[in-house]
Amino acid sequence: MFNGLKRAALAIACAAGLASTAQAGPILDAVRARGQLVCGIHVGTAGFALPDSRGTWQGLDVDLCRGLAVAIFNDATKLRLVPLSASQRFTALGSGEIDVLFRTSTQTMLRDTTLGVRHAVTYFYDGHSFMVRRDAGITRARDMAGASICLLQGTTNEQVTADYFRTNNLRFNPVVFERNEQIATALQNGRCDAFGTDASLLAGMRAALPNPRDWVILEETFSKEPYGAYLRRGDEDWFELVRWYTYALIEAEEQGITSANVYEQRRTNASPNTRRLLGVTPELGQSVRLDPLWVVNVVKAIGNYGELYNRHFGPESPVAVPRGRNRLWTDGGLMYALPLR
Ligand SMILES: N[C@@H](CCC(=O)N[C@@H](CS)C(=O)NCC(=O)O)C(=O)O
Repeated sequence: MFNGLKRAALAIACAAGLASTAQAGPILDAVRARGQLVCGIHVGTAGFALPDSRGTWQGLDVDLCRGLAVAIFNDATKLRLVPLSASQRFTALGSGEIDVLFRTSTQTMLRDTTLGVRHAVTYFYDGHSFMVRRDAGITRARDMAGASICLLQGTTNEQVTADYFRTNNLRFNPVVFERNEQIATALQNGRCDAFGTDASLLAGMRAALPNPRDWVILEETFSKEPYGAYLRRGDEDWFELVRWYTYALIEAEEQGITSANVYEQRRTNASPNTRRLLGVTPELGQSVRLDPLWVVNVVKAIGNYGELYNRHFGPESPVAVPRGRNRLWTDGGLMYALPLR
C-alpha cells in the first residue's frame, strides 16, 4: 500500500514536472506574444555596439541580441535595440523596458546581490586600463599622480580608479560624465589627462578619435571586468534560456561548428554531442522551450563565439583586441562551455 501510494505520488510529481516544462516562463511568453525581443545595448562603442554608415547597429553585443532573437523566432529582425547609458541600464532592466541587457556590463557580486538582477555567463573578459595622450610621456599609472581622469558615471571604472589611487596613496581629480562623446571632447580639449575604462572600450574610443595615434592605452590592467548578459530576477526559465544560449555559442566553437559548415555538420556528424547541440535529437531545445534547430539557426545567422570575436575584435577589425583570455580553454583561454547535455 505504502509503495503504491509512493509510486502514485511520484507519478503525479513527474507529471507536474512535465507540465511545467511545457510552458515557458513569463518573459519568453511576453516576447513571443509581442513578436519581438527587446534588448538593451550600449549607446555607441566600436566593437560592441555602433551604427555603421547605413545606420545599422554592429558589434558583439548587437550580434548577441540578434542571435537571441534568432534562437526564439528564427528571425534576427524580430528585435528592438534600446541604447542605454551606463547609469540607465539596470533601471531599464528592472522596470521591464528591456528583456535582456547585452551592454559591456561587468558581473560583480554587489550588482548581482543588490540590484534585483541576475547575470548569465561571461562572454567577454576584459580589464580596466587608462588611455593617455602619447606626448604626455606617461607609461605607467603611477606616473598619473594629480591627473584629471575622465570617468563614466555608474560604471565599475569609477570605483576601480578610486581604489587604485587610494591604494597607491596618489591623488587624482575625477571628471565624471554620463556619455562617451562628452569624454571624447574633454580628452581633446585637455580637460582630462586620461580616460579610465575597460581596455577594449578604450580601444574602441581611440579608434573613433580624430587622431588615434595621439593616444596610448597603458599596458597595465587593474581589474577583472567579465561581461555577461543581465536579466531581471524572478524568471528562472528566461535566465536558463539566456545562459544556455551563450554557452551554446562557445560550445559550437569548441566543436568546430561554424556558420559555413553548420548544415553539413548537422547532416553528417555522428558525435552524440553534435547531434544534441544541432537538434538531431531534440532534448536541448525542448528543455529551454525552443525549436530543436535553435543552435543551427543561431550559428547560421551570427556564427559561433570565435567567429563573433573575430568579426568584431579580430586583427582585421577596426578595434583589434588580441583574443587573450577570450580564447577557448583548450587554447589557453577562459572560454569554457558547461556541458550541453
Ligand atoms: N564594464 C563597465 C563599463 C561599462 C561601460 O560601458 N562604460 C562606458 C563605455 S566606453 C560607458 O558606459 N559609456 C557611456 C555612454 O557613452 O553612454 C561596467 O560594467 O560598468
